[in-house]
Amino acid sequence: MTGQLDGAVLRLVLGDQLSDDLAGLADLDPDHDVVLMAEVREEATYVRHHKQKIALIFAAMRAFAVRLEARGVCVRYVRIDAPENTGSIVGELHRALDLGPFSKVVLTECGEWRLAQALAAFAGVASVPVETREDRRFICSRDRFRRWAADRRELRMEYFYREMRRKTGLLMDGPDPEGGRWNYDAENRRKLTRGLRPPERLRTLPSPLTREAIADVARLFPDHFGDLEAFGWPTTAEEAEAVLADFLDRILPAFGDWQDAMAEGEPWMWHGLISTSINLGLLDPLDVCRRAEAVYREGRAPLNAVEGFIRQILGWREFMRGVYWLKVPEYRQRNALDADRVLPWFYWSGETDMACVADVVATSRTNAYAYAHHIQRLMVTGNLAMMLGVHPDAVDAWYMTVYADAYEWVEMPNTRGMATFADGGVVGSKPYAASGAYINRMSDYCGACRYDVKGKSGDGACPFNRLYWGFLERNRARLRDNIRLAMPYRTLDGFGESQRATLLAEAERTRLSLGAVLREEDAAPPD
Ligand code: FAD
Ligand code: DLZ
Ligand code: SF4
Repeated sequence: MTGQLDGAVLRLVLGDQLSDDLAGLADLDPDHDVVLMAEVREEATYVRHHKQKIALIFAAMRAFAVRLEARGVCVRYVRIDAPENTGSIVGELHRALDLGPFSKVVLTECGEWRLAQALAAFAGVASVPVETREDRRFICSRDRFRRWAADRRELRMEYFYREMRRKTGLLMDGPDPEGGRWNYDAENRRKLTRGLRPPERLRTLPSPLTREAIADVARLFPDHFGDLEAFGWPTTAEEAEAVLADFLDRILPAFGDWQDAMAEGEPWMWHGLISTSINLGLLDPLDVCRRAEAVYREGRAPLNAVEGFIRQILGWREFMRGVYWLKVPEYRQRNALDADRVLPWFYWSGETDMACVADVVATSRTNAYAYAHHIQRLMVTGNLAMMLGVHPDAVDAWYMTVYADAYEWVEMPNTRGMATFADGGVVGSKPYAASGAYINRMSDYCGACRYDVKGKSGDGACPFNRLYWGFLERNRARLRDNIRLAMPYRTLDGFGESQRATLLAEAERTRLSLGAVLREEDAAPPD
């Protein structure tokens, strides 16, 4: 073995780097090089990921190793239960280097700052040179985003997105946006028509390899969150392609109309169900956008649907990744609204009378799938966590735990930025705080809820309403000068001082009654 490895390159492929054209595999010599893939406890437990997320990653890694081996590549694959497994990526890199005289290690930029730090430290002490390559699977490199951000006072997705449209030529008509407008969001806010239900969706039947990974996770991570029974995520490029093709063919045409709509017991609506696959590398984001554009050009889907869908990937996904790498590690500490409460238990158990929250968190269906669509994450659980004043660390831990597509580089700018304004306005120009009226407008939740969505105060009134004005009052000093909040603050000012104090007290009672008490560590230390 040692002789065979003389001068060979050791190439690391992480669990979310499962792409045939990964930069780190570009000049792979199948007769000589070794690809290292390792299932490790450190990655599987740095948060208590949903069981489906771990099973998805292990199953997809195993399938990718088989795929490489079929090309004649030598893969050193370390299973999670291998007795000599060191438990960390860096430990496995060192152990692989001990196998023989490699000439160098090739890494591809990793997604999360935490692991990037560990890999940089490894590079500093490794016995051979370590080359780290740019992750070209993103449409905008970290450097390009940094240059775009450099001379701007504010970072706004909309302007970044326009630049990405020009760069890629997606939905362009010469120098102009297709149809004359960059953004068709205003047409994408319909509430689900009564009687209309979303179409059945293609779920992926677990292969024997996936079933084995599911069994391993059930055995080795019994105390992690979530169920494995309804696992239906694609684990190979072919399975992911089938889900994408079905979406483009049957679902995309109505994506725009119902993009922001929610309905009880309907987790999928008209969404793509592709985030797990793009984040793992089973689908290429630019290719997905080009394919969606082709559907429009062929006249099979309207512009509002296709532009809305492409904006999520070319705009939001790339923007969030750019912001993350521009701002970490400091971004991980942001808490601009000084949120100081614990996350109420019902975020885990789903035991709440709030029909909207119960559906998003824990109706057996959504929880069973480790999925919620965007507007549920943003306007139900995110909006509530912000108005309750839940500490951003607890919010992040929850989002990282419950969703199969969660990675810090995309989760954190969405939670600290878009959903809770903990970043103080890097991602969004104002907090997305909303009362029950918004949820009532966009869903069918309120009809069956114990709370009255029209009620303003008292135990029977919708908690979102009871929290809304108090949230603004509590954050008056921080938010009053935000131009986009001028109107609600004018209304609040019109209430007069004593009514404002009442609203603040009502919100505080609501926070406590929902279990958003002060964090223990913030409580005054005993004398
Ligand atoms: P679709 O609605 O069909 O959208 C298509 C694709 O666009 C998605 O697959 C995704 O790749 C991309 N996209 C859409 N919205 C966003 C966004 N805001 N940021 C980045 N990409 C986006 N997405 C993750 O991939 N991982 C996360 O951990 C994650 N955490 C989130 C937390 C909060 C608080 C919020 C508000 C959003 C979060 N999102 C996250 C974004 C979004 O909710 C999911 O990408 C989407 O719900 C995935 O389902 P889909 O593939 O059906 O998406
Ligand atoms: C998320 C995850 C999990 C659960 N397990 C592994 C693993 O065992 N081995 C691995 O290489 N990657 C895993 N991952 C993905 C990594 O956490 C991910 O590559 C980093 O967080 C960077 O995005
Ligand atoms: Fe949610 Fe309030 Fe509507 Fe109940 S009344 S479903 S709590 S928005």
